[in-house]
Amino acid sequence: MTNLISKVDVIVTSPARNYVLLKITTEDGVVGWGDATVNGRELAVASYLRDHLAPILVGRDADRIEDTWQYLYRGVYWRRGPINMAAIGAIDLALWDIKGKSLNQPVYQLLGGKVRDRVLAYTHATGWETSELLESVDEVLGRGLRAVRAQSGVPGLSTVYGVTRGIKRYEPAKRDLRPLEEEWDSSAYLRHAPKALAEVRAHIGDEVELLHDAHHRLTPIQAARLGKELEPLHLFWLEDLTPTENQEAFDLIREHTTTPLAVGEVHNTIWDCKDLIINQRIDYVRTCVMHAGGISHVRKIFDLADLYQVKGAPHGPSDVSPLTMAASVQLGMASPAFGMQEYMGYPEQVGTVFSPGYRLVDGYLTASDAPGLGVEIDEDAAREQPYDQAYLPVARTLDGAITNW
Ligand code: CS2
Ligand code: MG
Repeated sequence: MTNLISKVDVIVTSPARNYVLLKITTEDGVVGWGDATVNGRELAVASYLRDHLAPILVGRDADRIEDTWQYLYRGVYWRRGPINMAAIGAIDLALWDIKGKSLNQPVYQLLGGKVRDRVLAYTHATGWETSELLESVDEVLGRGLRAVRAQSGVPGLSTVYGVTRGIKRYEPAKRDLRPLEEEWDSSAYLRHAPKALAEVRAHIGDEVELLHDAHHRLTPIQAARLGKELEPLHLFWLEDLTPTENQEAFDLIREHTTTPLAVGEVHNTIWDCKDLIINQRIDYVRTCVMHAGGISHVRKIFDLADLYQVKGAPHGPSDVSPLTMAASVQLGMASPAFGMQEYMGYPEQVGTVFSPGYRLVDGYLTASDAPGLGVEIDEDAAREQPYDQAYLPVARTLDGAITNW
């Protein structure tokens, strides 16, 4: 019995922000959808899928998900990399979607069935002034969430990651022909962030989980200082304190603080996080289900993490589509190591293309029980809203040198 792939389509759509959609159709008419969005580099991954992978997928057996993964991963020879792995991730998602639809089961059943009833989620609160941040936190908690990530402005700076002055909804990529240039000063940030977060903790009390993202900006010793200063606030985690490439930095941070550490949204294979996990340098691995080769690969990462009591907590910003979010929640239902799901939420217009199926109730996400990933796509609406150039910002320190955004 085979289920041959007959057609592979790539659609770059922009319902308020850009997404790369992959549609795989089999000879017996089953359609699977995948997401291959790499924020700010959408056309590169679309071309890779359309020009290099689609032609070699046609005629393959859609049922052989792991074999296709191995074929594409080993077959590229160059291995790893964000574009390659997002493309493989999109194909993997679409094939799991097809398998679920062919067998009339939600994907979590095919992964071994539920190990939990629902997946804990957090979302973002953002405000330039602390008073605005507290309002935003209240709004998040008012929606029933039990965990909130707080990001505030920094006095003396005009721009900061995660916050837009005067605008409630933050979106990292800006529509423009060139990246916006932001400014950054770690000293100013380190002076202000602990005070703002302490106000948030005092405002919400002890029971709400509080998180914060430093977005790769600090040196190891600055990171250690921040972790230590925030210890009394009992954060759920402190995210991306330092760039993940320097993995030994986490040993230094760990020597100084018991604040839990999360990292990994830019990882794209198990090789990027293996040493962090087995050396217990981190507490949460944030690898995104699509960016790291799909469900097939990320479940291996989380199974490795499980051996070391590290939890999986996938990246879930608005720049990965509701298809990736659905795949993440399906995996979360079936993965013992799953600890938390980022759920940033989406601009309303995204709903013109995606009907996601998963539900956010009382601060927890539950997977759709529909066959496959459970996401309905309005293909016409996607085609009617074409790609619109947008980039993530770049950042410079006050002396004008480029730093990590
Ligand atoms: C972030 C992201 O969600 C997060 O934790 O760090 O917003 C990140 O900046 C974007 O996904 C980049 O595209
Ligand atoms: Mg982050």
